[in-house]
Amino acid sequence: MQARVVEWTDEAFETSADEFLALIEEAKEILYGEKEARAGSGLVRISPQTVKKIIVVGDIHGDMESLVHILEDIENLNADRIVFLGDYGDRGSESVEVYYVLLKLKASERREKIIMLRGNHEGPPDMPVMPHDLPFLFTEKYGARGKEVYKKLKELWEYLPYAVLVERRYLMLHGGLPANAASIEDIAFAHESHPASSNFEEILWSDPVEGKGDFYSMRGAGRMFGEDITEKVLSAVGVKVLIRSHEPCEGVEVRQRGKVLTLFSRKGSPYFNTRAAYLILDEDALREAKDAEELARSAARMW
Ligand SMILES: [Mn+2]
Repeated sequence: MQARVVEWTDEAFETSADEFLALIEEAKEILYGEKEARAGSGLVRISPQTVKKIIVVGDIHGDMESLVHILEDIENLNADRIVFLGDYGDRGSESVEVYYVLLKLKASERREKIIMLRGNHEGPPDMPVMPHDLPFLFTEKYGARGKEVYKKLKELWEYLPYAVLVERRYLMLHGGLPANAASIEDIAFAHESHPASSNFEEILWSDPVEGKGDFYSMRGAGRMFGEDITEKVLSAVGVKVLIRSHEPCEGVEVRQRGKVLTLFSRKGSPYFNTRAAYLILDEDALREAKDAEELARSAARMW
């Protein structure tokens, strides 16, 4: 794959609007098929007995250098799944190019291994992010046709899953746990209950807070969820740790006494983190659930 990452990276800067549109269409067809196979669910289930290695990548936010670093780093690891936790565009100047490489990956022969989750920057039209640079970056690159490419990409977001359950081990999603989720189905079909229920919004937008309860978030969307909420929801879905992204940190951050791991996989402006990280869940980490402390120590690869 390494040679292809280099090839895709070069292509990413030169590709035409028509080629980009064709790539989005191709990836959308694949994602549509996968969603149908999940009976419309936004949850990807992984049985830990069927895999030996899962790579987890946090926010990329337009940082092509970090994306290429990760893809080259994991080239020879032969991972069974690569889970991206969302937030691909915005913030970084190479957001358009990051999308190109990720969609190439999703359209490649390794497509079954690639899981791209929805972040709040890939949310539904009624949950906009501010600032949202992506449409302007497309216009900058493709002029008037940039709008068309961006519109097509927005359509693709609707087909992305937004949670991964590694059964009896880990739950992965972009933001946080919905405070009122009582079962895995509340998470799997959160998009269908939106906006009557706030589950979907909380999955994409929420952040953990130390202590108990759930509170209003300064983000203006999602909520702050405490350790008691985490305990309740993780126990309802039968896993030990929540692996999520959404907040800048020095690569990894352990929250709520090891129940939550925050992962951040990009560097550079407008954030101030000096390190970024991705996770390698190997056979050991898949055989039995580790807590976030142990994952941060043994599974994180920093740069
Ligand atoms: Mn986010």
